[in-house]
Amino acid sequence: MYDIIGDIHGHASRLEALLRHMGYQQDSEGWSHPERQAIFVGDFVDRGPEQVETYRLVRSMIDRGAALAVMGNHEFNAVAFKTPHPEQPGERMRPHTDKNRDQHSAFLDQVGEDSALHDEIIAWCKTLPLYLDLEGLRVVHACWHDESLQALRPLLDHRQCLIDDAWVNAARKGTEAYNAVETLLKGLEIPLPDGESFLDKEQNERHHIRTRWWEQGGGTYRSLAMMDDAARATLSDELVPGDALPGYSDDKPVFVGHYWLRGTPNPMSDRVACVDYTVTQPAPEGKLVAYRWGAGSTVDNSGFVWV
Ligand SMILES: [Mn+2]
Repeated sequence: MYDIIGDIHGHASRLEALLRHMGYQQDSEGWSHPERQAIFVGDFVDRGPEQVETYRLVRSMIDRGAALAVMGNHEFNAVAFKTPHPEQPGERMRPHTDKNRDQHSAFLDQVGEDSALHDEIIAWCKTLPLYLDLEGLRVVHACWHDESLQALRPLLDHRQCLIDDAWVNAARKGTEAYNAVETLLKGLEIPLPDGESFLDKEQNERHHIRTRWWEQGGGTYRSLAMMDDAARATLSDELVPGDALPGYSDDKPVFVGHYWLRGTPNPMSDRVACVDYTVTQPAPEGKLVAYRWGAGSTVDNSGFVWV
């Protein structure tokens, strides 16, 4: 039925190899499968060498009905980086700081900043839904979170795309819309106990941790954080309050990307599978992964494929 494909980040050749491996075929209109549909979890742009090719390949599959897709945090940022701020003349919704420009520079170089192609890709990014809630499964870039979905409902059209008027608030730090989009596209963060913090990879002091949101409580800050083991060891082993994490036990499985996992693909739980295995790293450490879903409310490690 569906093949859920992980974050591509401009690695079109690796995507073609994975599609071929799964029995997809290429004709004059692009790639398709006689019986199955692909679902992309977002993060098509930034970092990799073939971002325009990735855009063209993915878009052609969606246009012919061979694929569906959701938005990743990199598409969200790309739209906000390009879109003029309606209330601040000369500014964009995502400020053009050195840091923001650096993160986006491979894309800007390959597409040509402010070219017609740039406009075309940004317009397309805005057509990506924030999530898919299909008959048998759900797909979102990082986190299925009912409260955030509820908060966003008035800001989405019938296809779960952010409406034009919602972008400025969704891109403004601190708003309810911003926090909800952050949760869906980057994962659920919770505050550490008062006075506690840790140092992230860039040595910034942080007071919130990204969580294993699908876990149903019972864990400690240390056990429920998503981070490398060195930083994890510095965290509190106090129990996380029972209502801090939503958990996930609905009948439909959820597929996500985003988390830069390494090693042999395995589900996060029997209901949640992540298909992001860090395509930006060379094989075999980094790989583009798919999950071949047929039916059923649970996932297991036999569904993963990669090349
Ligand atoms: Mn991401």
